[in-house]
Amino acid sequence: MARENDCEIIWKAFEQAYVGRDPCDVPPQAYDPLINSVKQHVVCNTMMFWSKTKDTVKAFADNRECLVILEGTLLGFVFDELTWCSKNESKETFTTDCPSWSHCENNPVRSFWNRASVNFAATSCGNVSAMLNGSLEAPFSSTSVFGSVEVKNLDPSKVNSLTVLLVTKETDLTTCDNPSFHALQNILDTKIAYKCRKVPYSKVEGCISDPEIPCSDCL
Ligand code: AVW
Repeated sequence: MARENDCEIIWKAFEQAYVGRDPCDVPPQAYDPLINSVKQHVVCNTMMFWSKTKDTVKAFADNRECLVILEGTLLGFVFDELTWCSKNESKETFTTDCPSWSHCENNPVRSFWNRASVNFAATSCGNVSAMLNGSLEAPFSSTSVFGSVEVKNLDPSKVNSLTVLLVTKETDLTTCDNPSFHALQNILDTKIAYKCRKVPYSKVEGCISDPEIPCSDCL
């Protein structure tokens, strides 16, 4: 039986995106061959996006099949927390002294996450959710990857609804009426239903410490 994903092919596709290129001149499209080299089985109704809640979401999605985050897919898992770049006419990969996220737009790491996020959003289906941070004055940011890339790439012919799960601590004042969510609804395709719900942080914490608790009892 042919192997579903071939690591040699995936690795070559990864390297061709940035090796030998100026580290500020790697656009998201450079990763097209990498994205196309991976076959990922998608399960509708499980995709979860996030913004400013990375540690919580990662701990929560760990060991829970009912939830799939980008960092739990093959490419997201492999490249999570990594830094890489090359140089013009170099054959090497460096893991230090690479451009930071905002130093220049088309850096290898930022372009990878933008491209992978387009793909994750575009392949999503059914009812999807986004875990946002209720401890912030404005939990939704239109310049975040979630706000600038993922929301815009949800396919209205496949995605029925987007539910914001606002993770809130007892002393937090932010609610689903927060003005930043108007911006989110303005970007979201009108064919996709928008919902928002507060989720107590204590509940999420309890579910993180016990992966046996079913998703339906956590969110
Ligand atoms: P985030 P996103 N400067 O918590 O919505 C430095 O804001 O963007 O969530 N690093 C940055 C910056 C920045 N301006 N923006 C993003 N990052 C890096 C993929 C940084 O490593 C998943 F599917 C930070 O920890 C989520 O739904 C991380 O990106 C969505 O994108 C998250 O920033 C989360 O991206």
